[in-house]
Amino acid sequence: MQETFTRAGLECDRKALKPRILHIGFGAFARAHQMVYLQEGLNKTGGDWGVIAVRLNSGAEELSALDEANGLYTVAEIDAESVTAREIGVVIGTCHPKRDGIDTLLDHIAGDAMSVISLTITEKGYCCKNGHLDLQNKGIQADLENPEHPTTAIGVIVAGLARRRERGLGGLTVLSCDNQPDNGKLARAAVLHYAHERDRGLADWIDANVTFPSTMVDRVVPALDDYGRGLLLELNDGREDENGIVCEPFRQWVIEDDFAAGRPPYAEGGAMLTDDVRPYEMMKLRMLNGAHTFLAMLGSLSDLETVSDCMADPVFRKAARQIMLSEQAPTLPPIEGVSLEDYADALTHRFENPKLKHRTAQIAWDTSQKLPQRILHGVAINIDDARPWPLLALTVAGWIHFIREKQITGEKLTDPMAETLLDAARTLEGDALVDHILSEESIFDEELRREPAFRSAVTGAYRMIAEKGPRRMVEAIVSG
Ligand code: CS2
Repeated sequence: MQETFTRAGLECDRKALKPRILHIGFGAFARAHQMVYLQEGLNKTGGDWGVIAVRLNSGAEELSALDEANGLYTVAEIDAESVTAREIGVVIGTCHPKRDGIDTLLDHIAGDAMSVISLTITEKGYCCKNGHLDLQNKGIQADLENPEHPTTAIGVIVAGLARRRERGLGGLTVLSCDNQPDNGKLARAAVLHYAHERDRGLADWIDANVTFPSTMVDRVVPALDDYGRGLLLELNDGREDENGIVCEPFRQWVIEDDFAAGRPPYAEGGAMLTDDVRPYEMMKLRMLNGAHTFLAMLGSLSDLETVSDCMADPVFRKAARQIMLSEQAPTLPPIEGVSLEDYADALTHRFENPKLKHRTAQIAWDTSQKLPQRILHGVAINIDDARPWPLLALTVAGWIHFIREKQITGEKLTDPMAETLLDAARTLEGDALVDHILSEESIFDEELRREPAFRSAVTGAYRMIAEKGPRRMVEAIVSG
């Protein structure tokens, strides 16, 4: 066992909890992030903020296991020096539309006490393209045809809100917790546009009664592996904990203070409330997630399995810091009291965590949805400021190699655009493939698509990876 071990038990009255928060996307991240803040807040101040845990696609079995465990599970926070086992008991019920029926879910949203719908539905869950609801999205089209039986999160939220309005209930807060810039605004745009397609009066009601604060969320929570499962078994004296999860000790949550129907004790649990989340979001998306996506692409191509493996390689470690400090930090607005050097040091330490097996292949999921906010926004600013950005170019080029490799090996490419991307890699190669992919409108905005400096840098980087190999390219850049 580790050097220091702490056990943090429940210190709140669970019987007081009511269904006030409905969390859609109750996966590993939600369990280890939003629920921990809430538990900590309740431990400090008490209150009635209970959670209904919802999943819309996979995961019905985990929810049933959580019911069997009476809503209790353990979060193990671990690094080289310590392990803390935190008991979480905020969940008072679970719901999966395929298990319980869609009406049950909508009734939860239209419950008297319901005050917050929080979301961890990943980038693609917003069904948006270039910041707007994508009316070509198959899920959205199906939901608009059959609005009482929605399958997308956006369709579910609007159907639930419609039910609240019919019942004469008040509005609530939709709290987006996904890694996107202005995630609240994006959620709002998607919900209002969809509602407008259904019924103008409903859209107006939502506009007047529902708030959509933006948030910046941060905690590294890798998919559970055998080591983690073993650790949880040990912490739970041999008892299975299907919803238990292992993560890093660090956590951060910055929330725009705009709640429509009361605020859960998130601040008491350690979250920071602010008027403007944007600078924090940009810092985290570009420096942390941008470096992650770089490591996911170039690390995977170089057979480095985890983020900590990358950090143990001096070339990749230097590259991660270079991308943070030389290619991303200069593109960010200053935040009072925050030093980007210190932030990069802290990220380096977190990435080195030897106890977490955060797989580069996992971070590589859905890269088409991640590139704009993590990589391309920084690229555009660097081009404007005439600042070099070789590692960002390498990331985009590495991604195209990554797609090509999947096409050749036949391994799965986990990405909502997989079909389109693999088709391109099947029929094109070299510069033609790069050119085709860089023309993809939903990823690269018009300005970048028309920018010759962008195309030539990515094409050059793509050729060099093919010629020298990915690791030697990274090495050439960091030692150059
Ligand atoms: C990662 C994030 O999988 C990914 O794309 O970059 O999940 C990352 O670990 C979190 O955003 C950290 O807060």
